[in-house]
Amino acid sequence: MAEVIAAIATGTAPCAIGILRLSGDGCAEVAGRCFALKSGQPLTAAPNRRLVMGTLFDAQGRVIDQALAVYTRAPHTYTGEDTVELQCHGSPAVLRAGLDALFRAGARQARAGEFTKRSFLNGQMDLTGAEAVVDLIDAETADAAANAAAQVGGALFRRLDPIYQNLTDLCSHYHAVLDYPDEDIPDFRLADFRTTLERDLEALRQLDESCERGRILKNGVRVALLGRPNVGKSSLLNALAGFDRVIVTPIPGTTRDTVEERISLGGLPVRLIDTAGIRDSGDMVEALGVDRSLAAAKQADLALLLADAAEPLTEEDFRAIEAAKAARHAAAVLSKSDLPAVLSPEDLPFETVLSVSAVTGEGLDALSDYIRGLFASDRPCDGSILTNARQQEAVRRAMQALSEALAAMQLGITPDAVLLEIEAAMEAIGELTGKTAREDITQRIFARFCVGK
Ligand SMILES: Nc1nc2c(ncn2[C@@H]2O[C@H](COP(=O)(O)OP(=O)(O)OP(=O)(O)O)[C@@H](O)[C@H]2O)c(=O)[nH]1
Ligand SMILES: [Mg+2]
Repeated sequence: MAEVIAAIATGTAPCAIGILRLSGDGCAEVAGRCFALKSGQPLTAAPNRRLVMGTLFDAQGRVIDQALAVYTRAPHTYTGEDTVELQCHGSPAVLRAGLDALFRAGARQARAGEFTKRSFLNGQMDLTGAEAVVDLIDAETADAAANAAAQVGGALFRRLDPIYQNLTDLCSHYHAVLDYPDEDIPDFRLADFRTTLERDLEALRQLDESCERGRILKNGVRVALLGRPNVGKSSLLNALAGFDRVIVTPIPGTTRDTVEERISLGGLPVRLIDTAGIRDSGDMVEALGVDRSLAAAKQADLALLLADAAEPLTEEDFRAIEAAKAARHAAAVLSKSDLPAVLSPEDLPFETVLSVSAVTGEGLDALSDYIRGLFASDRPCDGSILTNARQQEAVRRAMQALSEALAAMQLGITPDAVLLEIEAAMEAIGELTGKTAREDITQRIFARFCVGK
């Protein structure tokens, strides 16, 4: 018997419609204790999947709201259980009162991710699909949403499950070799398996390679703006963000801390990080800010070193240049291109040197194209992109095991050595799809969800 759980499924801000959601055995009976249908029918008799109108009321019989309800019978529901959804007016007070009424009627508060966890446990979706629900809710770009939506629909499962099935076949073959050593089990089948194993390994390698794209889809590219004070870092952040996000003044040392703003460059999510100008400062606050600038450079996917095109390079510029080189990618930007130039691209020790003016906007498109060229990908967002560290770790473990199995096969090592590796790979893939995932792992996954999902 699945306990009846209830939660507010929509956000906490006032809006047009708010939804209360229930799932579990007898949820229509529970909801029916505080929802009276206009037709006079009990909610338990409401037609399947049809909206019915009625009144939501509290334990004292006071009206909370006029609402719509939909009762969907198991098993064709999100959770695989009977579910009821009440569509109320989206006032937080109404929803809170409605939820309280449902608790008094016998439901209990759903825990974070409990609806989706039930869906997974009832076999409605695999673990990769369930995990993608969070990605879909959190998606900030159309690409991220498309990848997550495809995974909710089982795209990742459909890539992983055939591998799992191949390995199951292989295992049974090797078991036969082990258990019936006297039987003549044909060698040519081993050769067949080698080919499928190599193909499986390649499929896993592609998934592993997709992780970098997944990280960008989910977290954005980290682009740090570095340079000595007053070169125009904050002005460039404001120009790219399209509004006055950070303070700009002619006083060197204006920015004292790192400031982050998320922007989209033609669909590519970017975390733009403005930093304190790099210089030696006796001021404790500014010195701490410079430490943060150096740390931001190290963590950046791309460091943009800004140099004021209208002034000669100084010692401080060279310190900033050195800091920028710590990032994964680095490029130079000659700023203030609207002023008469003193510097030229050759003065800066970078392969790429761009030129921009935050005042006129000149060069901003080229800068955006450069960043997109480095990180945007043509890879389709069809659910084949891994987006979390847990998935990548499991894929890598499966790859490692398959490589060892192939090596053992090639060397003609005893079947049990091959079998051991194949089983390790199956275990890793099973953890991904949820076939063999341990309870503590699933617990951790669903704890990341919001209540009501
Ligand atoms: N003409 C011109 N002036 C600019 C441009 N970008 C910035 N400035 C000016 O340069 C001065 C410093 O700009 P900021 O953006 O505050 O420079 P910063 O690098 O953030 O400086 P700190 O925060 O002190 O490290 C301000 O007076 C800006 O108006 C530009 O493209 N053209
Ligand atoms: Mg600044």
